[in-house]
Amino acid sequence: MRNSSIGVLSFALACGTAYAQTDKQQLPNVIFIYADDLGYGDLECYGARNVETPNVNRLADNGIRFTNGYAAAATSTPSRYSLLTGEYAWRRNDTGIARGDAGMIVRPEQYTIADMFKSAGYTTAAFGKWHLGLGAETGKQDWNAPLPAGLGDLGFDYSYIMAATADRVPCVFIENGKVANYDPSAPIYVSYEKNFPGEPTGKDNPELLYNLKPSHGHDQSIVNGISRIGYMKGGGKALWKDENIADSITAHAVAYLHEHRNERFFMYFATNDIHVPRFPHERFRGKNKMGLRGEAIMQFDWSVGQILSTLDELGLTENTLIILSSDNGPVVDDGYQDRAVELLNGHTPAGDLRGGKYSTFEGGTRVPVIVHWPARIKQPQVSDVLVSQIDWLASLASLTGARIPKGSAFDSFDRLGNLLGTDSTDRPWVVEHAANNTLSIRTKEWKYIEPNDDSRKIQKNTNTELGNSPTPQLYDMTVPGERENVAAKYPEKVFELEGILRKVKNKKN
Ligand code: NG6
Ligand code: CA
Repeated sequence: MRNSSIGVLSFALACGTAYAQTDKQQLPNVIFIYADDLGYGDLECYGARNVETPNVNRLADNGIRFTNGYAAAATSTPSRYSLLTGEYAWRRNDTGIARGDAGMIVRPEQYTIADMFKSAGYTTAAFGKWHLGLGAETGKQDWNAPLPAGLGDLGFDYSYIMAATADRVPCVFIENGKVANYDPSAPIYVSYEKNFPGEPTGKDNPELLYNLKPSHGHDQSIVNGISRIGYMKGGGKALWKDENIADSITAHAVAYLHEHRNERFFMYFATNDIHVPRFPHERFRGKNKMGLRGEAIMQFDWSVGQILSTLDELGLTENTLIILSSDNGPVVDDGYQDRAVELLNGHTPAGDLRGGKYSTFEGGTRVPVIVHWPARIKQPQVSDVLVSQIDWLASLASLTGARIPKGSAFDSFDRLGNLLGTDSTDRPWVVEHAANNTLSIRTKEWKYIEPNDDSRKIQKNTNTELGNSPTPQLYDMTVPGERENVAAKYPEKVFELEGILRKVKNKKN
């Protein structure tokens, strides 16, 4: 038993190296298009009903669309942490959903995927949702001065980001560590402890919520007629308008492409869509029968289209590697009265998967993954090979020839061949990390969910099936839907998978 799991580990580490060494001259630009809360079933090419996503279709039609692609975790912060560092977020206990005033979670000295690209000669940039903390210490930032720790310490040459999520203060963009459009007449103060005297809140001043009202939580400071999580004061001209968030992020990314057209670049393009509060631009309003959630998907697709048409215009499409994915699975009511539940009209955001955002079930972490690189991927395909975002760092290091410092990114395996469609061998297993820190391990055929003492079957407010159980669960993954727990029937499988998971947990760098 012991030996077989060691075998599995070393196999995974060795796999893919044969694809290394793309000629330096021909190294592609790389863009991650990273959606927020976009479910496995939310795109037209993944079977979505009621919404068209033509720009994403274009990527899928000319690239590889994966049906077994995974985010490392079922919520944003741990998922992004794992993607950017190549280390499982659950190895640390401070990587859960971050507040808007969290200190920087990835340590400045830690190796990131941006460092990897920089060392390979790329210019690097991040746009949009960050949600991994900024500044030296939680709650201690001075938002009116340059932040002492930020993306520049993590290998990004340029950044234009939201500190956390649109439902968390501070509601401003941050450009290279400073509030963008800073308004000296309205200094910014943020607290996750208490309100600032005289400032309205969603709880006390519901009459001021002219854009969206909360359905649960989200009843603290009001910005743009929408109440948020956390308290803030000031901001003035720097405050965002939710209806312009996609435009701002996209415009900055498009400008960056123009400016860096003659350099080799890595762009992390992390959209706010389709996270709550869903409040897309007027031009999408009333355009989808699912209402705001459907319109947010349309807006996401529009952003993808802007990136693609800019690459076309600049003649860069052919040699740009685009990987499109999502940070976690879908949720319908995530805290605002946006009528998303009642307007689904038969649409299933997680496709045929059980659970959603937050879950141990597949809906939590199995997400759309599409790889597009016309110069190298000549044969469009739908692939059922197991792939995980945890491997992007090592796989792309293998592509660029970058050397990963010893001990860094040590959960990331070189699976480049999987991503480029030249190797259809499955990753031997994928680890899934639920919001309550329960881990699962999935092979092509089986999934084991470790027992946990969280007694909730359903997360009440979001109506999510969490997949918790005090006893081990085992599902036959050749049967969709994780319906029948067969742990009692196949104890030796439970034992084997539990052993692999233990070994991964105990791995030392
Ligand atoms: C939850 C929020 C939810 C969302 C989530 C993080 C409430 C009631 N719910 O705590 O709205 O913000 O955190 O989402 O506050 S994530 O995609 O960024 O992980
Ligand atoms: Ca998310």
